[in-house]
Amino acid sequence: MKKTALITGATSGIGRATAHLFAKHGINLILCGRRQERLEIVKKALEKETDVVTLNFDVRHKNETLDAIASLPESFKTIDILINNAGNAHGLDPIQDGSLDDWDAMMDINVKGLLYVSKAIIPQMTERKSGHIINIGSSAGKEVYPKGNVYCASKHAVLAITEGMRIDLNEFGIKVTAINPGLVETEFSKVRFKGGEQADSVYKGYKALQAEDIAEIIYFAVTRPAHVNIADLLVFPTAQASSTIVKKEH
Ligand code: NDP
Ligand code: 8X3
Repeated sequence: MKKTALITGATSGIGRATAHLFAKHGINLILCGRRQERLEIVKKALEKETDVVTLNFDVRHKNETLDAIASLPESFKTIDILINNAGNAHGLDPIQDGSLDDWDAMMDINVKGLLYVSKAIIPQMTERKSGHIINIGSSAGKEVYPKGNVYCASKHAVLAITEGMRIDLNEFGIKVTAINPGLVETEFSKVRFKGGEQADSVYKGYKALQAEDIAEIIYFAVTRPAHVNIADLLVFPTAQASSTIVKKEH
């Protein structure tokens, strides 16, 4: 029986790479994001390999999120795997200079959005007594770095929510996993720096993780035997030792 995965943030970076890898392995896909054109491109590329539907919604909007997931066609209503990936950093400023809009964006998307999507899907998993939830945290959820303040707080919250989910869903046999990457070369820094030049330097002088590296780890996690749950995984590029220590060649 083919499994179905819902991936948030499937229009870019880690989410899109995961969609490609899941499609290759015949997992049916519900691709989510706000950029409809990108959703269509990813769907078109993958529907030769598996069944694909797209859902266009902003995870910040509670009702939009719940309505979109409720609108899924019958053949996609049973979700075996939820990849809570949508998220970004917005800004990199000392706390005294931080923007309230940036703070809202990070807490609303990375934390509350993850909760809204989860709320729409967990009840069917508890009813069936099966399912796997993968939350994409960050090394920023395990340590705090200069100017990282609210982004780090949002990812610490993701880890706390992940642990809470694992505890509460334990009796239902639902797997809950946190995958916490360090520096991954995606559109992440373009979003963080609002397209500014700073984004170009983030991945220079060393080999950063690629979105495909994280996709492989996610696929590994979802293909473990029934009795094995990868609970919490931290992954850095080899050049990175912590949020602040990165060995650069130039
Ligand atoms: P990208 O910017 O490449 O992708 C972010 C994805 O999130 C996009 O598909 C975007 O889709 C979606 N998204 C953003 N805001 C919203 C929203 N309001 N509603 C719905 N979807 C949204 O970044 P990454 O792939 O790097 O990031 C994916 C996850 O990985 C994030 O949670 C990030 O925090 C985490 N992470 C990233 C690291 C990195 O260094 N890159 C390291 C550690 C963790 P759209 O704009 O179409 O809505
Ligand atoms: C993304 C990694 O180091 O930019 O979560 O916070 S970092």
